[in-house]
Amino acid sequence: MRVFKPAAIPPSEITSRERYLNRREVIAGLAGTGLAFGATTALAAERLKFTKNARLSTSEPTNSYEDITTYNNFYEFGTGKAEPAERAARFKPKPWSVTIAGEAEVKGTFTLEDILKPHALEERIYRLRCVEAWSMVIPWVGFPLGDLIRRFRPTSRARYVAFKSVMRPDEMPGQRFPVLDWPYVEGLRMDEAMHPLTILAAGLYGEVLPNQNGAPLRLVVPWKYGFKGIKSIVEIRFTERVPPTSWNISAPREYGFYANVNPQVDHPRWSQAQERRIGAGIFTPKQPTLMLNGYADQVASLYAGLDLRKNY
Ligand SMILES: Nc1nc2c(c(=O)[nH]1)N[C@H]1C(S)=C(S)[C@@H](COP(=O)(O)O)O[C@H]1N2
Ligand SMILES: [Mo]
Repeated sequence: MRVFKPAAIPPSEITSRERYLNRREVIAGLAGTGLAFGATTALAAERLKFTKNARLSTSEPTNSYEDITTYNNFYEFGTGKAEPAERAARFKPKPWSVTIAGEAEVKGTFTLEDILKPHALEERIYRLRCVEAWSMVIPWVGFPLGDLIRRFRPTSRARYVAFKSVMRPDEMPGQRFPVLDWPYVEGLRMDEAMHPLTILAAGLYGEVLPNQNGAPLRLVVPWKYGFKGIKSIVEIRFTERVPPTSWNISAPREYGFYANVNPQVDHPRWSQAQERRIGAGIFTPKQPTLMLNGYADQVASLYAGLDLRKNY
């Protein structure tokens, strides 16, 4: 059983990752080439340069590297929580390019390097609350999406930002099945996209994103349910109209465009009042879910006058 030690472990990402890798190497030695390959690629992960943003980080203990990288939703690799880690090794996040399109003065297709170059990376430790009522604390490495948006000068008609994930059924076995309407798409209102808490992440625990966490570039919006955090982004489009979003297309009664974390508005099939912190151990009680995932002071004003029961 995994034991969560809130006070005992200082938030030392390197220690956590080394402990995980040592265990992986032992497992690999026992199990043979398949896992040995996994351990080798993990060891080869590239370290990023970044500063720590303590002001915008939670002081809660971070989840382990193992929890964050082996318990995932990434339906392109299967619907099981272990499947992304097991099946994403063959995915190629390099080379990568991102197309900027729609209502903007600057548009085109840019290499990942060109997208990242002007931005200083920061580590931000954010809570991630999944719509399925579990949560984690993740040390992302990224930069404000708003800084990227400004570079491309959206026109006055741009009211929303639409995101698209990569479509690669050869590398993503889940895309061979119509579980969702592929490719995965998401969207934000322009003011949500420009909010300083909204980031594009290129890494976690100080290293480039593992494939299963959305390599090489993914969205993180900490006050919204996890499914808004679209992974492996290939297109960012500025639009006049509300863009379609994958989970809303799939089950509109259950998943709205906003998807703000709200303990007072239940999912039609379960309560959103509490959450299970991954890694906390089976004897740890569920914890209350916080309004806007604990970021209400910073973002509640974005929704003044909006009926959050209708706009779920
Ligand atoms: N393209 C794509 N992005 C996705 C998903 C997905 O299935 N496909 N799952 C979402 C869901 S439901 C969650 S909770 C988060 C999980 O992010 P993590 O694996 O980094 O914890 O990714 C989101 N982004
Ligand atoms: Mo999720």
